[in-house]
Amino acid sequence: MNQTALASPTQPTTLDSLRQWVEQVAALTQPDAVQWCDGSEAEYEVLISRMLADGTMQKLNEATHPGSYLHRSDPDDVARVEHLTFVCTPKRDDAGPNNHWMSPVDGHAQMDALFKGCMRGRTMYVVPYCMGPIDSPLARCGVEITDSAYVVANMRLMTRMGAAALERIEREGSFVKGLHSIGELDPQRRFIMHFPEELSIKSYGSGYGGNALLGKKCHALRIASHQARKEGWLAEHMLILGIETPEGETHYVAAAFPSACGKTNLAMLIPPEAYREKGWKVWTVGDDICWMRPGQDGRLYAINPEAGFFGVAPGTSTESNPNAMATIQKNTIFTNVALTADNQPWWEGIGGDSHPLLDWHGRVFDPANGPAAHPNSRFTVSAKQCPSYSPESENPQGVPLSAIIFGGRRPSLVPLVFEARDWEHGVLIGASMGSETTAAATGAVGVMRRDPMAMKPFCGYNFGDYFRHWLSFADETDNLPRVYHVNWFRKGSDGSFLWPGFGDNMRVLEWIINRVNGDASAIATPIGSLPQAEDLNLNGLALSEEAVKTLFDFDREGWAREFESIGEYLDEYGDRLPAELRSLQQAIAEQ
Ligand code: GTP
Ligand code: SPV
Ligand code: MN
Repeated sequence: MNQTALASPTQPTTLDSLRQWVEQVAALTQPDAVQWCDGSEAEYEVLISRMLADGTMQKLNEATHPGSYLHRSDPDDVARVEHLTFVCTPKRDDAGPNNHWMSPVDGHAQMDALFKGCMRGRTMYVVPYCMGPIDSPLARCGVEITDSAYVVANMRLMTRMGAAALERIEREGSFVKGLHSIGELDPQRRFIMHFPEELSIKSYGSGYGGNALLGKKCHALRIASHQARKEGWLAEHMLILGIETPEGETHYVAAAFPSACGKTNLAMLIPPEAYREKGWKVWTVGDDICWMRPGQDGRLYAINPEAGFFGVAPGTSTESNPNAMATIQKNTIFTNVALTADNQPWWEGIGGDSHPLLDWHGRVFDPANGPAAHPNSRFTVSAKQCPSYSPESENPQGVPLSAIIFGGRRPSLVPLVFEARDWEHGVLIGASMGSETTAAATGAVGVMRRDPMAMKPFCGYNFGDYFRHWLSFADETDNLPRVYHVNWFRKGSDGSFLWPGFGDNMRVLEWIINRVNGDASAIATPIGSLPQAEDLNLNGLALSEEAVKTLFDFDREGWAREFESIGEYLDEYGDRLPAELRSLQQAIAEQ
């Protein structure tokens, strides 16, 4: 393989600060070669052939999955590691109780010791990328330096990566610096550190998803949330979708659900047949991250900073998410899925009648070893392949939001949907979110925890300040989106889900759009406006009596206990918590 043939000429960039940083990193990490990535198809092909040669990737069945590959990560490197993720600010309080903290001096010292000489024998890739449409004023750029070809290939699918991004970086002169090495993939030598005030990230010892694709959670959420606070915008863990009504109007909605709680599925929703016949259609703008800021008209305008999907594989089927299945039919990287006898990717819940031959470790599948695909196995694919991908995703101005939805996995208490009274109440609902943990991060699964705005693992600063920043938008405009809370995961007495979910979530979206337009009913309760079963279109659903009763019920005693627990949680933020949020919480608790 001729590596220099792909590298840019001797003068790879006109930006001195970038060139100097790359030189410094190379001096520290000692790679055998440095490759500046241009994002071209030819470059991608060379990367893939390198990975096929060294076993990082395996080709899948070309007839059924053209241009697609399987990557098996180290079995100890299959999810984000929240306990090893740090926000390094000079003052501990600025990171807040919601983050692990280290001083920037200690953080750099610890990381630089790990990076020293770590790229010997490896190629160091320099990956310029743009988060958001390349010509968008809301977009922001970064450069990731990595020694993982897998990371480069994923970054090419997930971001606008390469020459165009480098041009913008050279024009603007500033960029987020991300330094990454897979190191030895040793969980004992693994850290993901953020230096928000320096706009920089250092990540060592993991090749997985949010730990390693630095444009995603590290830049677009932790660093960007810090930038957004200073600059008057919001960087959120939200999907963005457009709902086209039979009248031909499209309403855009953003929704924050914690990891593995349904963002990709809602973003790609296909309405039930009766809706499609009337002309309803859902457009996908983004499935994980949303950057938004008030426009001239006072509405919030949102862009998806990403260009691809890093989606959860298990549970994805032509039944549950046909758009995702169509999207991943070609040019897709699968990570930690199982394989069928004819070399097709396989996971639990894929449907059809195929069976796994090899599990995600590459062993002959034996149910005694657990699931065939890792529960956090993923697909990486360009958003352009999604049949419902909205042309508005490329709009540099973003799309105006009509509603913001919060939600989580709540097996009990929380009804299917309710509406906030106003923005401030909406911020309280977001701040009070709770959800059961999932396989997206290492650690126990199914444990209830507070996950405000689905940002617990991703907010780059103190949640107290973050809630204040959210509240501040009401000072600027009264044209903000309405705020809702949903729960697709309420369980019945037999432990099964009471709500069918997936495509039928359209029924809840319809109620929300009708509320925004002022023509849907609800009753007032202390937690907000709650529809009754007759306020939603439930035609054609065989809901049990228990479901109809439970999904639309306000349980006064249960909520009294919940509010006590919310109050205790908010108190953890002490003086940093906006007093008005705590008094609103108390006022509701007393109702
Ligand atoms: P991240 O990529 O980790 O941020 O996850 P996500 O929020 O995009 O979650 P995703 O849509 O991938 O869904 C995660 C899991 O929840 C999958 O196993 C889905 O099958 C399941 N799920 C999604 N939507 C629903 C729903 O409406 N009802 C039920 N019961 N399960 C759902
Ligand atoms: C999440 O965990 O919320 C994800 C996957 O979207 S990761 O990129 O690993 O963060
Ligand atoms: Mn996510």
